[in-house]
Amino acid sequence: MAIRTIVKHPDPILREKAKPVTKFTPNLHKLLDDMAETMYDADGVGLAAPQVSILKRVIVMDCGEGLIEMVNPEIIASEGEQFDYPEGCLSIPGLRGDVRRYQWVKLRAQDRHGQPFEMEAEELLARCAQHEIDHLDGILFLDRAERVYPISKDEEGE
Ligand code: GNR
Ligand code: NI
Repeated sequence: MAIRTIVKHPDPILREKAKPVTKFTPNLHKLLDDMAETMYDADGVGLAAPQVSILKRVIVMDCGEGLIEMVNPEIIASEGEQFDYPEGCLSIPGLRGDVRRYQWVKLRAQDRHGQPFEMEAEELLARCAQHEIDHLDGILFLDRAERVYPISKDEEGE
């Protein structure tokens, strides 16, 4: 496994639309392994492939309940509203934003072998999934935030 470089805003790659994965090869498995290692190394709760310069529809997340890998993820149902949560992004260091997100989402994706599965998510995991899927479409929290502000002194170095 290897830690990959996380690209930073305003790198134009973050604005491109990622392509669906069609081949479930060792190359994809290596990407997923590297993305997990990169996410944990950076203390993030999620990471999308475009953040490591790969324009494929691949995300990883861990909001405290273990690693979740999703290939070609889609939101197939959503409910409720959640807002004013300080959202951050590993590609936008130093800034936070208040973003309105769905409180609950149902996701459909494929695993690393191409096997389809569905999953429900709420709270932080729902927020994270929406944030990561946005990355696959070239959307950043800056585009959706009602308010963007610098990270507070207390949080720095945490
Ligand atoms: O680490 C991250 N924390 C986070 C907090 C609130 C909402 C979304 C996130 S995702 C972010 C990691 C990241 O940039 N993923 O793309
Ligand atoms: Ni992000």
